[in-house]
Order: sequence, then C-alpha cells, then structure tokens
Amino acid sequence: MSLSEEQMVDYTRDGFIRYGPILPTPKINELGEIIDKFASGTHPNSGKVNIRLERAAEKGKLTDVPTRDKVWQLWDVYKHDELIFNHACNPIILDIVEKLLDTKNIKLFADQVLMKPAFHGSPVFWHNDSAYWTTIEPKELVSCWVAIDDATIENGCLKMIPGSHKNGIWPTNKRDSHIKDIPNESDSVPIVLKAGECSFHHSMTIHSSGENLTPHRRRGIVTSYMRSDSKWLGNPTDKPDFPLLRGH
Ligand SMILES: O=C(O)CCC(=O)C(=O)O
Repeated sequence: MSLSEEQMVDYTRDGFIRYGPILPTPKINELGEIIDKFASGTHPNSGKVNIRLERAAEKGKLTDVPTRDKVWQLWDVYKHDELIFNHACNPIILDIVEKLLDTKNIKLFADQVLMKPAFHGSPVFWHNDSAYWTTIEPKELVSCWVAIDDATIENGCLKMIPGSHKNGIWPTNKRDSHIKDIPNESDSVPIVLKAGECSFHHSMTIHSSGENLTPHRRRGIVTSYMRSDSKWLGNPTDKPDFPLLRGH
C-alpha cells in the first residue's frame, strides 16, 4: 500500500489527503487501551508523559468525570511506550511519508494524542503546525492523523483549508484564540474518518477541529515526520534527539 499518483497530486495541491484504512481493529483497540492508560494515570510511565488537561479541568471544573476524560492532549508518548513507538514506525505510514517528503531519510519529530472526550471535548482553533514548530526548517513536515474512534463532523473531526499550505504562517494560539479572517474558511473540508482510518497533512496546512458535545469520544494519534537533514534553529543544547526511522 502506498500512494497513487492522483493522491500525490491532491496532496501537492491541497496540503492534505484523506487516506483511508491503515490499522486493523485489534491494533486500534491496543493503541486505544494504551493511550487511555496514560490519560487515566494507570500506565507505568504516566508520570513521565507530557499531559495537558481540558481548560475546564485546569480551572477546577469537570470534577465529576473520570481522570481520563479530563485530558486534552498527550505529547511524545512514543518515548514512554514501545507499542506507541512501533506505531510511529509503521512501514505503511513511512512508505507514504517517504513519498510525501520526497526522501528516504526520515526522522520522527513528535507524536501527540488528542483525546477529545465525549460531552465536553474542546475545539482546536485554526492553525498551521509549523507556527509552533518554529525550530525546524524547512517547514515541510508531514503528520499522519489516525482515528482511534470514528471521527465525525459532530464529534470534532479535523477540518482542512485546501491549498493553505502555500499561504505562509498564520500567527495563532491553537488552544486559546481563533484566527480571524481565515482565507477560504467556507471551503474547509471535514476529514470524516472511521476508527483505523487516517489522513496526512502538511505542517503549513491550516486546520482545526470542532468541539465534542456528543456522547462519543474522538481520540486521534498524530505522528509527525521530517526529512532527516532538516535544520534545528533552536539553541543547540536544547536540540532533542529526534529518532531516525529510515535511511541516514
Ligand atoms: O486532533 C485534533 O483535534 C487536532 C489535531 C491537530 O491540530 C494536528 O494534528 O495538528
């Protein structure tokens, strides 16, 4: 399984593709159980992972929901669980990333899990990822977003603005503020996915996701990749040890 010529054309034009099935049900369930353990604090490495809570939970609300459902985001989980790292190394994903990045030399930049709990999952406002990942050049990373639950318009699936990866950085804070005047917002495309399906997006593509007030959770695991010769523009002493997944 890899990319068709048509999908390459779509990605180059739009800055994203809705790919389709990538994980079998047992794997989805396995990954779902692991991320739930991290979010609920029952994974042996829960204390090591970067966890951000839903804003309401940070403000002392959501007292009557399980710990798991107070969590908004987990970051760099791959560092603390072998099976999550193996997911980032999934050869099907890497074959596609190889094409999208046009190189056989691939490093893992990061992973994140967006938990989007049922009934109170908060939205992610319009942003491009490279607006946050400023220490990496070129700003041409690729993210693979895998649905652990069905992602629907109602429970806050991703939305993409086609072609926006060609329009530069939009300054924003994806959690707390809304970018006004997004070009072509009315053209935004919802990326509706079944559990186990995935999409890919360019780090300059403007995207968002809606709130989740439904009774259905919407978890997604996002793994983000870069060319291994990408430059680190930050302080050299702060440079993380990005794992080399393919090539040199
Ligand atoms: O999953 C979401 O709700 C947002 C994900 C996102 O912003 C990303 O993958 O860059």
